[in-house]
Amino acid sequence: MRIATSAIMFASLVVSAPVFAETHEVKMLNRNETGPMVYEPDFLEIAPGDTVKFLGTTSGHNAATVEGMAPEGYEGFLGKINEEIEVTLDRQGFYGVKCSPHYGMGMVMIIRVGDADLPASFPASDVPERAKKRFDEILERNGYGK
Ligand SMILES: [Cu+2]
Repeated sequence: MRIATSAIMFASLVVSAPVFAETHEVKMLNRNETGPMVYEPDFLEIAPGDTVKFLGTTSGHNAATVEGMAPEGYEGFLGKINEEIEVTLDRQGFYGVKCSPHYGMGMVMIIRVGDADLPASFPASDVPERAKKRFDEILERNGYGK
């Protein structure tokens, strides 16, 4: 009887897996070995319910969703300059993230949540040239090249 009770308790722990949701940290940097104006890492694969925290490792940056590059119905996020925001992402899909002042310089990153396929409209057609180039490069490097 005691064994049966433990088995049930163990099963309920497994079902409540979101308790183990993780927080992933992303540095916002003026430069790293790959070039200027970068998120590090610039690609994350996380589970639904995980949190991403953007660290103001060097000043002058923020993190915001790119319009048209988030799952349908997701309202997006917009951090202020130097603000260390934490965003919890529940919806499966691909999220494009940009630094507002350095978007034109290609300061972007991608977050894949859950077991999502790359949307055909990714990256969006209206992103600045250098941002598009970096989005393409990130996708290519992580096995999502077209
Ligand atoms: Cu920036």
